[in-house]
Amino acid sequence: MSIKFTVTERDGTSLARNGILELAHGSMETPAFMPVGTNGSVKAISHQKLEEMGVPLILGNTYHLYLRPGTEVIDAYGGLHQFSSWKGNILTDSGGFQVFSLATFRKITEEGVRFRSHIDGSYHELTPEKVVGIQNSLNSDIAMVLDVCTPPDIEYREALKALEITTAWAKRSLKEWQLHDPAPGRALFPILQGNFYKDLRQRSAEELLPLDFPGVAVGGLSVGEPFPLFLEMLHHTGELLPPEKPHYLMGIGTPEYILAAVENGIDLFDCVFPTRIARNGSVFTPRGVMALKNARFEKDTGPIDSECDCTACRRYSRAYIRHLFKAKEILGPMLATEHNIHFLMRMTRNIRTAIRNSAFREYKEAFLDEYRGKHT
Ligand code: PRF
Ligand code: ZN
Repeated sequence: MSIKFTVTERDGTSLARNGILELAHGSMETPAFMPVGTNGSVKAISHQKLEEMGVPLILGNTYHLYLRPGTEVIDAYGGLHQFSSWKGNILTDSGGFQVFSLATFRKITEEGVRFRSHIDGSYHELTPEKVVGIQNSLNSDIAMVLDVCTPPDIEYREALKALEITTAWAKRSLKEWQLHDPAPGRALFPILQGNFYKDLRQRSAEELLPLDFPGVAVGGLSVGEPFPLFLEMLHHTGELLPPEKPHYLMGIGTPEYILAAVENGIDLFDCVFPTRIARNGSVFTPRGVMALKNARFEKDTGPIDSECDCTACRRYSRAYIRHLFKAKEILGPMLATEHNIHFLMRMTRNIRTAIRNSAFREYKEAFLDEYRGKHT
């Protein structure tokens, strides 16, 4: 068995569950949020702070790390953990999604995807086998297969083609993975696609789940569709997932999306949003997102969030942090980033407690009432 996942508690009234995921760099409780560390660094925060906050798993990007610094540099260190000195777990995304969102040119064939680097315009090709090889160099604890993620509003034919390629690539990825005898505690996950067609989502599950990967990811959601459509597809997909394996919903991380994910049986999620809005001066609070640059915080002596015990909230006022942003001081994004990650760590901890008490729905309703009720 490559990794171990144990469901420890189930919420009586929804698919929400608590679990323990044991990976090569430590075990962790789920549901869990993974901060995004695209280049082997979560932007504007040190590894030490993340460790102090108890972040057990961060996400890196194969696409970025392959282009820069390249696998030769990472190989010289024996992996991304040693290169970056991150002691916890690392999940690496396969690059499929990043090629679609970042590359200046891309062409998908059955063989793989050709694209131009967003950094220097150079041409590259990624194949499912090569992507497994890069992630073996990175030595990530959870690696992802190369997939084809499609935007909303495409035609059925196109969605079907993307699905067929994704399945074929998952099979090739698994073969390559098994060829190299991965160390215990490491795993490769497939990615369910199927766009916004329920029968294709079902088909993706029917094709990928029998391959018996140790976990499964849901891709192709939260790609610009309206929230109700996201919910509908998530609910449909959530019921198809094998209950004994870890479920990862790719690219979601706002409180509303996290609550919907957990309710539908998701154990892991990641998103750039919390850290990205932080660098722009926006912070999560129990009463919604607060834009610190707003003039009304000019002389506000209170903390961002009086219930939060992160460094930013324990030590600094809204007025001071607002001033840092206005003066373009680097400490501003650093404090806001720490706060937003801390907020989600606390929220996921509270979610796990609610599930333990079979009270997830009550927790969710109470959270959302306050979060949506009054935007400060
Ligand atoms: N595939 C991959 N990475 C992703 C996605 C996907 O569909 C998404 C979609 N929300 C985010 N990141 N490989
Ligand atoms: Zn805080």
